[in-house]
Amino acid sequence: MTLLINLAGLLLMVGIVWWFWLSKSTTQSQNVSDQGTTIVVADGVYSPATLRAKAGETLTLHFDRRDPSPCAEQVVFHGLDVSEFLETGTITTVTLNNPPAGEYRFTCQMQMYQGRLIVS
Ligand SMILES: [Cu+2]
Repeated sequence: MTLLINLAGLLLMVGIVWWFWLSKSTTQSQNVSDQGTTIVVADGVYSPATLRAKAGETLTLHFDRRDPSPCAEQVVFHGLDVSEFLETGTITTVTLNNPPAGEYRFTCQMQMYQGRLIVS
């Protein structure tokens, strides 16, 4: 019986490790198109978590928040002075006006959710 509990605990730990490291590292990058790009906010990750865009363009980002926890309620673009509250069950559009070339992090207010915007 004890062995079974230990085994269950071990499996749980493996699951947590997989969830926090491996599942995040495999998220792909996506080019931000003129039509706008949808970013799903769920399970502690932005999908896609890496966005690429060309300098000199206005970027339209549609945030689809599916995580009801308060952790996910705000998105902050560091270095661009942009932040927005996201509501669940609806799409919140964030417009970035011609961000200069560079790499910007976007996170929730507690920085649990992590994303990158690469403008070049
Ligand atoms: Cu958070």
